[in-house]
Amino acid sequence: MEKTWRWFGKNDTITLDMLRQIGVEGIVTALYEVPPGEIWTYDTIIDLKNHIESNGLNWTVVESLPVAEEIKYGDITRDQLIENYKISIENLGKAGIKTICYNFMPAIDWVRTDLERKLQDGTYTLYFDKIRYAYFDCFILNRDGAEKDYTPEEIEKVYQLDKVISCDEVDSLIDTIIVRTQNFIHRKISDPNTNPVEEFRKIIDKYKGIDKNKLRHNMSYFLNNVIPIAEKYGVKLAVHPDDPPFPVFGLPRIVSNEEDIEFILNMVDSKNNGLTLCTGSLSAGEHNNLPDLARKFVNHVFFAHLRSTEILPNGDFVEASHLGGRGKIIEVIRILEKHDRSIPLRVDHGKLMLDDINKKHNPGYSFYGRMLALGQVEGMMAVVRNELDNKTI
Ligand code: DNO
Repeated sequence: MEKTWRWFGKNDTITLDMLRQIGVEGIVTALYEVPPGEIWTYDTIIDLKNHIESNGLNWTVVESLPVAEEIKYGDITRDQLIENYKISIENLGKAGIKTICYNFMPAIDWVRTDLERKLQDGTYTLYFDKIRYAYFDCFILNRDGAEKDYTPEEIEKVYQLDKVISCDEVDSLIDTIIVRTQNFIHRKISDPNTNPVEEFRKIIDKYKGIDKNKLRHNMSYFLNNVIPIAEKYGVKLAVHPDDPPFPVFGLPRIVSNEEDIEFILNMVDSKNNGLTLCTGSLSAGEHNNLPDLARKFVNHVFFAHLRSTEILPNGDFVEASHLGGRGKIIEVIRILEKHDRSIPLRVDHGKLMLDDINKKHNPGYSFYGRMLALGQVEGMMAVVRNELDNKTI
């Protein structure tokens, strides 16, 4: 498998030179300056591709080519936006970038309540606290009927939290859930003059009446339109699972488990319709067993995100070491390597540590933590390759 790294473009303080030095082979990036829904022009793609190549690396994967919200909730403008998406696929294909990671999560991408949870060893990790998440939903977002989504015990804890939570903590929760986690990916709520909660409510409102079936229908409409172009230009579309893999804020999520993935692969039967196997996102759901999913969908895994999580008894989850947790990364590598040694993989989210602690990195994407994880993943790959090579002797 090809070792890739998520790089945030020419302004990323982690330079391509640093990445070459630590053994990265391919780059995962996007045209971050182009708003969702707009066309990625051939010239802009080539410009970035040449820049990456002149630094001795390849642009292997696009993550993400964002699917506009209007396509997800099925607005009347969706046909035009889908046309734009098709042109972007064509331009990427012509430029030789053949793997596109995208997601179909309505309104909000990944959800965490704490981006700097201190661990005993002095490093920091990402964390999802069920009660703080529920507090945001019931007390900050004030979503109609939100309380119905939680158990009476959870609601009781939410009310307890309300008595003690400080204004700073509330601000930080808002910033974490809907600003910092989202903006570096899609720049959804990036205008500092707006009230982020109001903006987020407006996006959620667009999904009134969109249940799981309707969202699936809209995804099928999208895929049936774009996959033929992907086929024509030899581009593989790899849907990223929901993070976390369950409904949030009353919004449906449709890429959360085995049945969902199978359903999507059946929406369009094509060698170009596939999956980003994100062991981190999927492992945050009790219902998912990563080696089983890898085995079942191996022919459609076009890209792997390697990280792991641990689910706690109270429903919280935390990012685990890449060597442990529910992600079962070594077993997943074993399955993927047995099948095909050429797909790209990247380590996902690393701990915040060492010299990075006071630097401004995108949450989850600091340097040393990911470098450590990459070393661990390389070790696992070496073990697996050794096993496979010995078997063939
Ligand atoms: C978070 C990421 C996701 C992912 C997108 C792909 O760290 O894994 O935001 O990039 O969902 O479309």
